[in-house]
Amino acid sequence: MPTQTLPEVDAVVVGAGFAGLRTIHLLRQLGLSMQVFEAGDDVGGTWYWNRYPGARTDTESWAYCFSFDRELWQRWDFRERYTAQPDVLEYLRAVADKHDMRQHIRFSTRVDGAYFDEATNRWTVTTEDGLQITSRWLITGLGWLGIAYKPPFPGADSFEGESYVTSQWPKEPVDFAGRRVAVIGTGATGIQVIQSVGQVAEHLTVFQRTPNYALPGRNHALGPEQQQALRRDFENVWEKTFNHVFAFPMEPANRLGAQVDDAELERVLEAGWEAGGFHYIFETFDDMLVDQRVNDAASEFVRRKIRAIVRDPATAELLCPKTHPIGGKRPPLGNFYYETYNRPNVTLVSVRDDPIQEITPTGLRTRTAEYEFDVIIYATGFDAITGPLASMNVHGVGDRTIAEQWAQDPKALLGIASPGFPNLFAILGPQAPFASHPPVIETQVELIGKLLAHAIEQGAERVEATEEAARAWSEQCDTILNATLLPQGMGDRPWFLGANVPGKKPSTLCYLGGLGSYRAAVDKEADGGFPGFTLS
Ligand code: N01
Repeated sequence: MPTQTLPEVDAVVVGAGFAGLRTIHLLRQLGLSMQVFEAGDDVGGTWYWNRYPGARTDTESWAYCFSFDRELWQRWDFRERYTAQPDVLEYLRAVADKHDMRQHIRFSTRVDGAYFDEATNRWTVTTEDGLQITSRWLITGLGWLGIAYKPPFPGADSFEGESYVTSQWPKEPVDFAGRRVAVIGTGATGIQVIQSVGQVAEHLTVFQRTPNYALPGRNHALGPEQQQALRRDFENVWEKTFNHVFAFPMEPANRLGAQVDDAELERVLEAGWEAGGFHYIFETFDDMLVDQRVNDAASEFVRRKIRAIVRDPATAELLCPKTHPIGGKRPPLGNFYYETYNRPNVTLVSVRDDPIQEITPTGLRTRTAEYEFDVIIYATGFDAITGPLASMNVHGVGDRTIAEQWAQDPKALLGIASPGFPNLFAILGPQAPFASHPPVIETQVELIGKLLAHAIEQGAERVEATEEAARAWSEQCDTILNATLLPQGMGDRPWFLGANVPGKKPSTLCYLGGLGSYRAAVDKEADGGFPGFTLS
């Protein structure tokens, strides 16, 4: 039962990370009233919760921010090539404060239900602490990675040491000095944690099920001259970013590996490896993710680097990915990741053929061995993409929940709108572009803005994606995925295909056509008067 009913607003927004803040700006421009709910006690979203040691972006800092506020961008202190988590939070706080956004946000308030009323075409949203509010529009900015996946190991509660889930990290620093630490998981998160904790723990044991192609990030501080040059380059940076396949501030390689010989492949891959970060994939060969020979060469190149860096040959071999192509799982960025295994206090344990059986009061047990720890860190991923909204108890037409619908058929037109859920726009819903999130978010919020303006102009009270248009978008996502080599990674459980959570139906949960093509599809939809939506 609600304990308090808030006055009706035009739009309820859930989340105050990049998506929620950008939406506040949009709704202000449209002159719409709003109520924003945020579970955390500050802005930041993903960057509020993921405060584990070593957390930082792996997109260049000057494109991991908003383009809409040019003034803030041009005076912002981009300290490093990749922004550390506290600095991303600082940026988002600055955006919220500069634009006086906090007045719209109720912090420490978790939404626990949303119900569409077909008679009034309005949503009623409820919160865990007993608030209720009605609105015409419901816009969610929950991100792709808001629901942690923690494997249900028997005995997890019996552990007498400290245990942490990376995406629920405490605000107080955790001291690892003099302690025996376990990290479970070697995705992008695990790799960042391992590099940091390995430097301070008495001993770190890494439990790896699937090795990844960790690319060297080559992070560095940005000097005043680099910052000045950047500030003069606003248009160019964002032009490149919004047109780049993965929304990175890079040019396409304009080179096909299929057209060069093995020696040239090697030369260009070496240059990409030296440039660091995703330059290895996106500034080397434009066909790396679609051409088997090029991908094989790029994968083998990384394996050779691992064998050259890691001194113990057995450990190096365990770190070499051999069961999926590069790109078949999302490659993480490391800064001295492989070098970490040369430290005497760091041990790698493969649990691929010897899985973790249970957590014990003193540590954990695999099928063949038992280990003792003071601290266990779970870097075991997320119920990604569909998980956050499916967990919010959203009831659409006919009282069908979005969790039920997406368990069977996780499709959303242009990655924002699912048939059966009118007036609900999910920023970063399923089948949104798989690309660096802030530019995708800005694109999707602009799309929602055009759609809302169109609906208001038409006097429409109900806006719903048609089944046909959502189906066609979903099929396009399938077609693009199947034109790449990425499905070869399915056996290694990529989260972006919904394959990492036991019991979840794997499917094409993202659009891989690139941000530039996505923006063209958005423009076509808007310029055509939104034919994929029914307005009434
Ligand atoms: O999650 P993951 P993540 N026993 O799903 C392992 C973004 N991100 O949080 O691969 C043993 O990739 C699992 O093993 P396997 C980025 O988009 C961005 O690391 O399934 N291990 C895997 O190793 C990224 O891709 C940034 O065999 C188990 C790990 O847990 C996304 O978040 C930083 C297990 C989960 O890896 C997700 O990355 C961090 C089990 N029972 C994250 N169950 C930046 O921008 C799971 N695992 C820098």
